[in-house]
This record gives sequence, structure tokens and C-alpha cells, in this order.
Amino acid sequence: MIEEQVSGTDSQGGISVIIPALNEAESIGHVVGSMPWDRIAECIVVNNGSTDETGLVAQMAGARVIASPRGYGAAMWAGVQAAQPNSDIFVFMDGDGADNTADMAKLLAPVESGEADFVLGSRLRGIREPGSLLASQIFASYLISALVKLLYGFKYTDMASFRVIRRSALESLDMQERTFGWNLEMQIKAVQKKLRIQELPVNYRRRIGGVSKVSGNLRASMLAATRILGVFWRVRRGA
Ligand SMILES: Nc1nc2c(ncn2[C@@H]2O[C@H](COP(=O)(O)OP(=O)(O)OP(=O)(O)O)[C@@H](O)[C@H]2O)c(=O)[nH]1
Ligand SMILES: [Mg+2]
Repeated sequence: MIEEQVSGTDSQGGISVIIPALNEAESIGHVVGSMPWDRIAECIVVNNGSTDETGLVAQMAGARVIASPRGYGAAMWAGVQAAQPNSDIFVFMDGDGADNTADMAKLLAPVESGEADFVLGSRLRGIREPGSLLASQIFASYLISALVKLLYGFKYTDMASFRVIRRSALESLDMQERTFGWNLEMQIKAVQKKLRIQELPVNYRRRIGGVSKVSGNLRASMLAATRILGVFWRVRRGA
């Protein structure tokens, strides 16, 4: 089975996994430690502003740790800039242990085989541990998906971090968001650029430890919602 997956790849370069992590010392060691190291070239943890041992724990577990300006999208962008030049595929995922690295091979397969440019992991289509997604998050996902369908004609079901994209495809998107609008900007622009998109189910757990930076924090959720709505406005204007 493993041999089949490896021989099925036409990835000429390598795979860089990029993980933003802000005060995730309780989970990041588990996340980095569970990487499929035989398949990936590197795991980059972007640790901007943590006041705990996130960087040290990630490094001990085998990640390359870098810093960047504060912000979720800023961290993603810094990870892309820092990736080894010959990586031709990026995997993005969270550092809190909610995403399952066991799903990575499934998300990679269509990009590696050349069938897709962008594969989004959908938590709404997968199995969710009770309490891992708040009702408000599920509602927001439906609402945003409906808006994207209405405006751009493509039906996503989620806006999750866990995703795989070909380097050349990402470069064609000219990503501008440096906050929580990053995920949605990628999804909308992927449709606009007519990338070959797939959405596949992924399982989702509660965060292993630490504190939510978004969903469990009202102020941060409102800020993220504002940024996400701002993406619709900005991308519509062609920026
Ligand atoms: N480097 C960096 N990482 C961030 C920043 N904000 C959030 N993150 C990371 O982005 C990922 C997603 O944030 P979460 O707090 O898990 O957001 P969430 O999944 O909506 O909230 P939970 O449901 O509680 O997990 C986590 O790995 C965070 O550590 C930031 O400003 N900088
Ligand atoms: Mg989370």
C-alpha cells in the first residue's frame, strides 16, 4: 500500500508542511511528531509571538522553526517564503492537534498524481469529535460556502486550514491576506483562476491543549469574521 502511494507520486520536488503555531506548546510536539516523515521534505512551524515553549518543543520534535510578524496569514506566508525552493507542494495545517496527519496522504494524492491543483480538507464532510466545532463555526461555514457559491459558482463546504496546494498554483493566486482571511482568499482565488479543486473529508478533533485563538474567543471571532467578510469585498474589487 505504501509502495503504491510512493510510486503513484509525480511530485518532482518535495512536500513542505507549514504549521502556524501561537502558544501551542501542549500540542505541537504531538503534531510534528506524527508527521509522515518518509513522504515530506520538511515541516516548518511558524511561531510568531508565542510566550510558551512552542518553538523549542517543535524543534525538538523535528520541525524547522521560523518567526514572522504576528497573524495567521502572516505565518502562512512566512512559511511559504521559507520553504525549500525545490518543494513543489505545500500542506497547511493547524498546530493544535485538531487536524489529523493520518488524513494527509489522502489530501496529497490528487495533487501528486496531477489530477488537482488544490485540495481542501472538509471537516463538515468528515467525522468530528463532539465539541470540536462550535455550532457557530458550522453555521459560519454554511453561510460562507453559500456566498462563495452564489458569487463564484463553486460549492465548498468548509474553510478549514488543512489543505494541499501545488506551489505554482499558490504563486498564481497573489495572496494578500495576512490574517484569518488567508484561507478564504485562497479558496475564492482558486475558483477565479480556474484551478482544479477537490474537497475531501477529513476527521477533526478537539484541540489537544492550550487556548483557542479564534473560535473560543468572542473578540477574536468577531475580528476574524470581519476579515473574512473583508476578503469578499477586496477580492471582488480585484485586489
Ligand atoms: N503563528 C501564528 N499562529 C497562529 C496565530 N493565530 C492563530 N495561530 C495558529 O493557527 C491555528 C488555528 O488557530 P486556533 O486557535 O486553533 O483556531 P480555531 O481552530 O478556530 O480554534 P479552536 O477550535 O479552539 O482550535 C493554531 O495552530 C494557532 O496556534 C498567529 O497570530 N500566529
Ligand atoms: Mg484549532
